[in-house]
Amino acid sequence: MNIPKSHPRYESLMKRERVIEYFNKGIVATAGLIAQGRGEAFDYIIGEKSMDFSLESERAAVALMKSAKNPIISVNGNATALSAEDLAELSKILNARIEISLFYRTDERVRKIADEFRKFGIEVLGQNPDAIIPGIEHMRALCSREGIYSADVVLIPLEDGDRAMALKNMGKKVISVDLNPLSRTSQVAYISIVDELTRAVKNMIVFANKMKENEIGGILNSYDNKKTLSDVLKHIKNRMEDMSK
Ligand code: PTJ
Repeated sequence: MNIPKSHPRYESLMKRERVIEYFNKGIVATAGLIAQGRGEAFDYIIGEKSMDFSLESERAAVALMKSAKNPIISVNGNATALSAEDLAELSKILNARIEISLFYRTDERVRKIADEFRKFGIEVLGQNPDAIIPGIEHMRALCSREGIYSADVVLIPLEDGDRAMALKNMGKKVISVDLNPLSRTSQVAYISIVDELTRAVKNMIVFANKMKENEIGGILNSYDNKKTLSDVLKHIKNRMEDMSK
């Protein structure tokens, strides 16, 4: 579909088209289309831009990943469709490997997603899982021993709440990217990034390139995730109040 650049919601519509294109390629799951719609609705309510609370959590997430021993970036169909190239760049800057983790796992989708990241010079983990995340019964329990299983920090864009909780129960520090501040994933994460994924990853690349080693401790000490989640809800409430005047 041809969307004119002058359309006030051009960026959002282009992302929607991209998710549809990757659905047609067999990378995004059918439920991924629904997930995209849910994300769009929250983004509309938040204001379709990275807010201060988003930037603060993205900065803290970069600091946490830089300080980690084995940071891993988990990817599913939607994350691949929307941000494969930028996630590949972030992975290289942060020295964090990328692992495929799918809710609706099929060998074909795994192969297609791995091919997509190979275009950007990344050989992803999770193609031949050799470990299980305890406490999950669906396909997302499958993981790689050298990746998610042994990771100390895991970045999980567009994750389901069960696995976020299971990773937390394994003692991992979980960083979520989810536009819904009320989702179980956002609520259980160590750092909850409430921002649209493509914007979040681009911001994280900027922070990762700029951040100096001696800044990491201070950033982590001053970050308060409870405050982030509270700031998101206050922002939504204030925005609704302003718009209803
Ligand atoms: O590729 P698979 O098989 O692993 O399946 C992936 C989906 C996304 C289908 C699966 O993980 C799923 O069902 O996720 P949920 O439970 O729908 O959660 C997705 C969350 O991501 C929702 O809270 C959305 O609001 C949020 N979301 C959707 N698009 C974006 C987003 N958050 C940030 N950026 C987005 N672009």
